[in-house]
Amino acid sequence: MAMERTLVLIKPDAFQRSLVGEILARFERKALKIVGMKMFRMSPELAKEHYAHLVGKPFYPGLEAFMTREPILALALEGQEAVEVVRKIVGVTNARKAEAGTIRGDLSMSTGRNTIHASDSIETAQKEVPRFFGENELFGYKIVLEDYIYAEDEKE
Ligand code: IDP
Ligand code: MG
Repeated sequence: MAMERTLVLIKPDAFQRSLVGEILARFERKALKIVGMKMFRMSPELAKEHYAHLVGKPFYPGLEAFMTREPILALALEGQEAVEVVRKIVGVTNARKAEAGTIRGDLSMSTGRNTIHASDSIETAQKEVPRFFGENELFGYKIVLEDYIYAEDEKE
């Protein structure tokens, strides 16, 4: 168990469908700590870096156009085992196959319009958080209810 940070991107389809608050609320209710939050438009260069594993795929031009055309919201979330926890809350890539109760499973019918991105491993998260947030855009502050979120043996 370790304190981790992970990257979430709330995609343009969530903005169009007024789901930004709903998605944020799910992470807040889980007691993940928001340590970074930023609305911006992704550049095509940043999209190519972020989706480097997909640049050769036939759907990539559509993915890049979709992700760069309109603003998105980036979140850096912190918690014990946050990377795995957030992927579980998000659900699998194809939202039609995603479990009910997950963000994609509850809120989307699509793979290409699946409302959200989340880092897929600790190694990925360690690259993705600094890809989207400068040091001065990440905030280490104390949650006063921490004793009610984690037991003593879960804090570090
Ligand atoms: P992930 O978002 O669940 O980590 P990745 O395989 O990393 O899934 O793909 C990144 C994003 O690219 C997906 O969230 C989805 O929006 C899009 N994508 C992935 N595979 C397809 C596909 O087969 N068709 C259309 N879009 C896809
Ligand atoms: Mg991915």
